[in-house]
Amino acid sequence: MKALITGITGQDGSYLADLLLAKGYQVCGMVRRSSTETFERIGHIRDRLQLVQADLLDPTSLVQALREVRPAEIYNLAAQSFVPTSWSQPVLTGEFTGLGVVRMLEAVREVCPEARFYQASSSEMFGKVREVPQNELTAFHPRSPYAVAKTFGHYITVNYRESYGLFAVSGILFNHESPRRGREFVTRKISDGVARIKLGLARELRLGTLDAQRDWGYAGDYVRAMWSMLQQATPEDFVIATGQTHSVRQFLEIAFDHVQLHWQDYVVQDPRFLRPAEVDQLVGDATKAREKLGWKPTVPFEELVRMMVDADLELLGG
Ligand code: NAP
Ligand code: G4F
Repeated sequence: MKALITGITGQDGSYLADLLLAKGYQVCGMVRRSSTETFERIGHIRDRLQLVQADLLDPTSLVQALREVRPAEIYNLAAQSFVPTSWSQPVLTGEFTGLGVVRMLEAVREVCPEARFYQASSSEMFGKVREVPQNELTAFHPRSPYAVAKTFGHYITVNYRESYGLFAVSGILFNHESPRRGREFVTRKISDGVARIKLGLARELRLGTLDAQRDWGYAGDYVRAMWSMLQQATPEDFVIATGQTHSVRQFLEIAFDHVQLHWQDYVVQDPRFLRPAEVDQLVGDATKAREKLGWKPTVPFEELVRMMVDADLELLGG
């Protein structure tokens, strides 16, 4: 089996590559040109991967990448994935995160319509939530340009499945984290900040709202669900979540407690990190995934927080 992963240099791409290699796949990663390599997360498997250069903005490059690789499975993980940047760069976010999906689907239709296609959709699409918890039938109310772009990506995937009979599925994944998470996301910002404070490398941690609640799981578990979705007899969309929600404040408490410090002594609330429109609370209902994919998360919230803090302490030499 041969798989193509777009976004292989990102958090999820690297865990998915680990998983597919362990399953005996030939794994190919799509990477974009950069003046300095961004292969930090795939350094440990670099020699086992085939890499092709292409960009979601350039349809010809996508067609060429598919012609070169001829994958049986395509995991479309590439995106501008940071919500705040979507307000400062809304057009670029729409291009990458929204239109990038239809560019990929058009390339699939042209080159390998028999391939199975996974689209990385997001719980951010639920935004100002219509019901609690959110499942596959919950209406969307996106609250950022990122979420609007993801909603387009979701529906265009459904549409290409219905219009052209592609095996195209959308995974609606709730937040998932790990030691490989980008440092700008709140969980990694906290684990990195706690480690720096503990080691005397920083004195404070500046954050936005502490009240927002997210359904946080472990990225290693979530890539298993992506793979399972492409092994089904029929293409269907799935919500992937733990079913539990916690606030940023709770994440802080556990992270600081783990190194015997009080978060109140170090955290400064900074209006620069507040968003024009916030998603207050997300919590997913992954019953369908449990029943049809046999999927369930394995890493509880407290363990995830401690895993991230420990990894950052180690990384910083603590
Ligand atoms: P990430 O760490 O930010 O990785 C994003 C990846 O996309 C990187 O490999 C990046 O490459 C690549 N990329 C960005 N723009 C590109 C372009 N124009 N052409 C080609 N590649 C491009 O994101 P992640 O956390 O792994 O998430 C993976 C996907 O799942 C994203 O689509 C995200 O929106 C979605 N998602 C994530 C979560 C979550 O909680 N993590 C939840 C729901 C959905 P560079 O290394 O070159 O920048
Ligand atoms: O970690 P975050 O930036 O993640 P967010 O916005 O929930 O988006 C992530 O999960 C989505 C799935 O639901 C993905 F689709 C998306 O690509 C991304 O991976 O923020 C989480 C919460 C927000 O409510 C934010 O306002 O934390 C709050 N927060 C408080 N202070 C902060 C900060 N977020 C960041 N990034 N930085 C802060 O200083």
